[in-house]
Amino acid sequence: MQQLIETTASLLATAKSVVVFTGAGVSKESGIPTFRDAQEGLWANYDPQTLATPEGFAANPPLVWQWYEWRRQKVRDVKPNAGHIAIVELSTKVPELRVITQNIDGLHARAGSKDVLELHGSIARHYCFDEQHPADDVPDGLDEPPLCWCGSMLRPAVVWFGESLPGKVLGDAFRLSKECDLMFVVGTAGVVYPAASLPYIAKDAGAKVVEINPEPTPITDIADVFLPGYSGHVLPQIVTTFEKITGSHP
Ligand code: BV8
Repeated sequence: MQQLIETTASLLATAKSVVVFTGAGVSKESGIPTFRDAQEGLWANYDPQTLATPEGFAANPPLVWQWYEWRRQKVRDVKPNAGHIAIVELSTKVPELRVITQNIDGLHARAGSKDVLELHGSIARHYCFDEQHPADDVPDGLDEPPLCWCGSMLRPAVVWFGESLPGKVLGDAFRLSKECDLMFVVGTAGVVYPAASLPYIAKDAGAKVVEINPEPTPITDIADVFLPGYSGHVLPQIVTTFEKITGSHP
C-alpha cells in the first residue's frame, strides 16, 4: 500500500490540473450513510431510487419531504472528515484542483473546497416542483412540502433519477475531466450516469486515474492506481507522503 501511495504522490508532484471526483463514500466517515448502505430505521423499507424521483415525490409528497428532512438533519449534525480536509490541503499544493461531487451534503464546501461542482444539487436548497422558483429559508421540521408563492409544492434542489443534470455544471464537469492530467475517483460505486462517465472521459483524454475505495468498482478496470481503503485514512496519507517527497511541509 505504501508503494501505491508513493506512486500517487509522484503523480501529484507533476500534475498541472487535478480533478477530485467524489461519491457518497467520501462522506461515510462523517456519519452519512451511503446510498447503497441499508437505509437506517424508518427508511429501511423504502428504496432510495423510488423516493429520489419526481414520480415518487408526486405520489407521496409528505413521505419524500420527510425523507429529505431526515437526511438534512443528519447532514447538519455531522462535519467534514479527514478525507474532505485532505482534499482541501491538496488544493494548496498543486497548480489547480477542482472537486466534482455527486453528493448533495455540502461537506466539501464546509471543509473549505472552493467552486465545488455539485452534479446532483444540494439538500440545503429548495425550489418549487412546477416552476423551479428558488425558495430561501424553508423552516425545519415540516411534515410536508410548503408551497411556493406560485402555489406549487417546494422540493429539495437535488437531481432526481430521470431528471437532467444542470447543463452548466455538467458541461463544466465534462470540460474539467477532459482537461485534467490527474483524476482522483473517491468513494463512488460508479454506476449512476452521466456522472459515472467522468473517469472514462478523463482516461480517454490521457489523464491518470487514481481510485480510492474499500472495494473495486467498474472504474477500477481503468484506474492507473487503485488504493483499497477508506478515503478518511488514505487521503491524509497521500498528503503526508506528497509533503515528504516534495519537501512542501506547510
Ligand atoms: C438522467 C441526488 C436522463 C438525489 C442522485 C440504465 C443504465 C444506465 C443509466 C440509467 C439506466 N436507467 C436509468 C438510467 C439513468 C440514471 C442512472 O444512472 N441510473 C442508475 C441507477 C442505473 N441516471 C439518472 O436518472 C440521471 N439523470 O440520466 O437523466 C435524462 C436525459 C436527458 C433528458 C432527461 C432525462 C440522474 C441521476 C442522479 C440521481 N440523483 N442523488 C439524492 O441524493 O436524494 S444519485 C445518488 O446516488 C448520489 O448522488 C450518487 O450519484 C448515487 C450514489 O452513488 P455513489 O455516490 O457512488 O454512492 P454508493 O452508495 O452507490 O457507493 C458508495 C461507494 O463508496 C461504494 O463504492 C463504497 O465501496 C464506497 N465507500 C464506502 N465507504 C467508503 C467508501 N469509499 C471511500 N471511503 C469510505 N470510507
